[in-house]
Parts: sequence; structure tokens; C-alpha cells
Amino acid sequence: MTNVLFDGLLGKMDPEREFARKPDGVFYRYKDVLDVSARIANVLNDAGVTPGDRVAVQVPKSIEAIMLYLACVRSGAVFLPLNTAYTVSEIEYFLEDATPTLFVCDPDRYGDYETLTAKLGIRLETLGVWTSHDESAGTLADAGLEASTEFQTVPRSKDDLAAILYTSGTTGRSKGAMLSHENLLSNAQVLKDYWQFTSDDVLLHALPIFHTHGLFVATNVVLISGASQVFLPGFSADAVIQHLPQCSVMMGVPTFYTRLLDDDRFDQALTRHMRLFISGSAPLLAETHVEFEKRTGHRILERYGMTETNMNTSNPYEGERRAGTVGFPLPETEIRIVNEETGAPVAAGKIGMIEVRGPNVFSGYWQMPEKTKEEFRDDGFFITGDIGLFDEDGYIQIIGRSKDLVISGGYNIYPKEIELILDEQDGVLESAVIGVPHPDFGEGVVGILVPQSGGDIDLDAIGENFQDKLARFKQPKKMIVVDELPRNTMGKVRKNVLRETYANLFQE
Ligand code: MCA
Ligand code: AMP
Repeated sequence: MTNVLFDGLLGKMDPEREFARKPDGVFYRYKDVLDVSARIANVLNDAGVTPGDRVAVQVPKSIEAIMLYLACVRSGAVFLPLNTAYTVSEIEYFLEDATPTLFVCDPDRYGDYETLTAKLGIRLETLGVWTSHDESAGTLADAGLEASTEFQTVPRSKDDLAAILYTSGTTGRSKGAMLSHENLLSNAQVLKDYWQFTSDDVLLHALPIFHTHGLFVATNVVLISGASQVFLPGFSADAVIQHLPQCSVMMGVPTFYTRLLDDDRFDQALTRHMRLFISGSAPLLAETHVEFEKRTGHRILERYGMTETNMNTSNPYEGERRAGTVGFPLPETEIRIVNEETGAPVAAGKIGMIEVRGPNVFSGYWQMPEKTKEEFRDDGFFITGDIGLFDEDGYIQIIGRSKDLVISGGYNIYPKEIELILDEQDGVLESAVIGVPHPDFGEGVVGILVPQSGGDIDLDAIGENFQDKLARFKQPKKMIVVDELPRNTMGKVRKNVLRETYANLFQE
């Protein structure tokens, strides 16, 4: 029996081909991928991780972190990556909910998590980034150096879980999307073919690797294509401009492309040899698309996905890449647009709820059968919460979202989670959190606060109180105190009115 994802991704690779290169020139060949993932898989075994166990991971971006992901896949464990910006109190929720056997953290944060993991009975190991040969890169990496490169990959079938990725919930409680071997493999295969990846490609990888975009879309497509990547620790325009000449494809969120367009060095000459620029995770403004083409001669290929579904649609590789659209349903993925209330499909050109079905779609939320049921139709279609339409040529346009969600620099932020914290603050009667246009992040988070009668709100103190509760990227970039919130006749806060009122807050 095979391990569906591991064998599917690595079954046809050339051991001598380079897999990934760090900016300092250190590189891994595919044979190193096999060896190092085997070493770490042996370490996981020794740490008591058995098939089906969750391995939670909050580590700096590195090729070794990808090896840990592959080691989990090989040993039948369930990989659970977590945003490096999360605070201890945010992490506590995930550890309690997912009950992993092992939590792997940044060596610099070991002290933060010692007490918590001891309380929860979770084993704690560290994985950092190697900076020199005689330096430790954490307990997991050090143990890996001693471990064998022989590992009997554990058989896993298509429905076995490969990963759990948490997505925030509209109630403020994050939900773990359960992704199977088939969900991940089928999407990688489809994207490789659709975007015409080959082993000659070199991807410029500047995304974080704790989300679907940087982990599955980028890395799995590279692996299944036997291609290579320049693996940057994060996005910086300088580093991208420096390394682009060695690459053929780039993937990014819209903020990457607007930041590059702000730099005069980013031009036709620099991008002449590039085969493809791909954008996703947030809407790419039509003007960015147009300006990008004017500057470089390339038309960005925009696609659309979700943590729960992997990638659903893409503009075509050959044929028109239409600005303001996310293209067509991917092969094997069915998409329909329906009336939100009745569930009946609407005609082309009419706006409705986007629903998705296919081998890419997850099986449900970790230990939330009721929530899972609510978000699927009886015939297996997943209700995305995104509102859109099919245009006259079959391209899908995303018009908005029925879920109360802000997308900032490609990160999803659920207002409810922030409102719950704001409502607890001294002097605050109630709050509403919205996203409004932001020149860098697409949307910027704004907190609107109503004081208790006769009360005073100390915005600095609230800002301080956020620090150990909420990752920086979720914290409101501005907070505004008002007398009351606009409400409809049912008493519900009219966030659209607030969004209109403060639409220019970041533009001034
Ligand atoms: C950083 N900050 C942010 C964000 N990133 N605030 C709001 N939104 C953000 N996305 C904060 C920092 O904490 C800092 O706060 C201040 O903004 C400035 O930081 P800066 O140095 O400019 O940020 P950066 O380090 O350059 O990061 C910006 C970034 C990064 C490169 C755009 O956010 C990023 O890599 N985003 C990609 C997200 C992504 O991969 N999304 C995919 C998930 P202060 O100064 O106050 O401390 S979605 C997905 O996977 C689905 C399935 C899909 O379709 O792809
Ligand atoms: P997440 O599941 O957290 O990764 O976020 C998925 C959400 O990001 C989707 O439901 C969409 O609302 C949004 N999204 C992803 N790609 C695009 C895109 N190309 N255009 C507009 N929204 C997008």
C-alpha cells in the first residue's frame, strides 16, 4: 500500500535535481528531501508520534520546516501549522482543541510554551533555522542529525488526514479544517497541469508556509512537478528583485505585487525571462492588473481558493486572463452560484453564493460535526460564504462576502474575535470591527467603540491590552470612538454603513 500524498508528490522526482535554495546559497536536492524527511520522521517516531496524531508547529520559515511537514506526511501524522505571529494565549486554544502529541516551536519561544505544554501534557520540541554548522537549530533538528536516513513510509489512503489548518470562525472561535491526502494531492496535480509547471521551473517563494497558499499551492506544486524554488524567509521587495533573475514563476498575495510596483527597479528588463506571475488569497484590484501589465508586459494570473477547499478556480494559462475575475472552475472542481436562501442555482450574470464540490474540498471541521453540517448542502456542495457571479463568458467574479471577514495583506481576520476582546475593555459598552480600503494591505482593520455612559475610553491602554491576546496583524490599525453604532430595524449593526463612513480612513 502507498502513502497517497507522499508517493504522489515525490514518486517521480529526480534525486539529483535541486529542490530548494536559501538566499545564502545553501540548497537541498530531492535526494536530501528524502533523507532529511526520513531523519525527522524517525525523530517523530521516537517522540511517540503515531499515525493519526497531530503535530502542531509554530516555527520560523525554513526548508527544514518543509521537511518536518513531509516527515509528518510520511509517518502518517497530521501536520498542523500555526501562524508565527500568534501569541501564547492564541496558541493555547489550538493546542487544547487539537490535542496534538507534539508541539514544535521556535527555539526562541521555548520558555513561552514550557508551562503551557506541561499543563496540557503535550511534548515540546524546537525547530529553528540553521545559521552555521556548529550551531543548534533546535532539539528536533539536532536529533535529526543523529537519526537514520532509512524510514519505512507509513501507508496512508486517500481519505486519511494529512493536515489540519485552522481558519477563524464568524463566532470568534477558530475551526480546524481537516484536509485529506486526496484533497492535497488532487489539487497539486490539477494546478501543475493547469499552470504548466515542469521540472525546469524555479519558483520564487516569499510566502509564509503556515497557510494553504505558501504550503500547499506553492510547495506541493513544486514537489509534484520536480521543480525547484528560491526559498526566501519572507517577502521583501529587495530580496524579490535580487532573486527574480534565477526564477521562472512567482506566487504572491496582491500586497506583494503592489509593493513591487512601488519600486522602480521592478520593470520589463527584470521580469523578461519570467514565465508566470500568480496572485491569490485576496482580490487583486483591476488597476493593479493593468498597471502590472503596463510595467512588465506580463498579465498576472489570478486564482481563487480557501483553506477548506484548496484552489477552486483559475484564470487560464493560455487564453485571456481577465482582470477583476478569478477565472474558471478548475478541472475536477464543480462550482455553482445559488440563491443564498433557497439554494437554487441563479442564471449567468446574476449574483449569488459560490458553492464548491470536488476532490479538493475538505471533509469537515475538527470535532465540529454540527458546524460542518451547516456549511455543506445535502448534495455535498460546500457553501463558501463568498458572493459572486459567472460572467457571460463563464469567468467567475467575486463580488463580496456574506461572512463577516476582513482580508488584510492576504491574512483573514474575523471581526468577532477582536470585538470580543474590545467589549471586555474598561469603559467600552460595545464595539464593531470592520475592514476598509488600505493602500498596502488591501483592507485595514478598524475598531469602532461606543463608551459606557459617562465612561472614558483609554485607547492607549486598549492597544497595550491587545499585545498578549492578539497577533499584531489582527490588531486594529485605527480605533474610533463614537456615540452609537448604526443599526437596522432588527437591531443588527449595519457594518456596510460603517464601511462607507470610514472608507477613506487610510487614504488621507
Ligand atoms: C504584517 N502586518 C500586517 C500584515 N502583515 N498587518 C495587517 N495585515 C497583514 N497581512 C503588521 C505587522 O505586524 C507590523 O505591525 C506592520 O503590519 C508592518 O509590517 P511589515 O513589516 O510591513 O509587514 P511584512 O512583514 O512586510 O508583512 C506583510 C506581508 C505579509 C508580506 C504582506 O502579511 C504576508 O506575507 N502576507 C501573506 C499572507 C498569506 O500568505 N496569505 C495566504 C493565506 P507593527 O509595525 O504594528 O508591529 S490565504 C490562503 O492560503 C487561501 C487558501 C488562498 O486563497 O491562498
Ligand atoms: P482562507 O480560507 O483563510 O485562506 O481565505 C479564503 C478566502 O480568501 C476566500 O473565501 C475568499 O474570500 C478569499 N480569496 C481567496 N482568493 C481570492 C481572490 N483571488 N479574490 C478574492 N478573494 C479571494
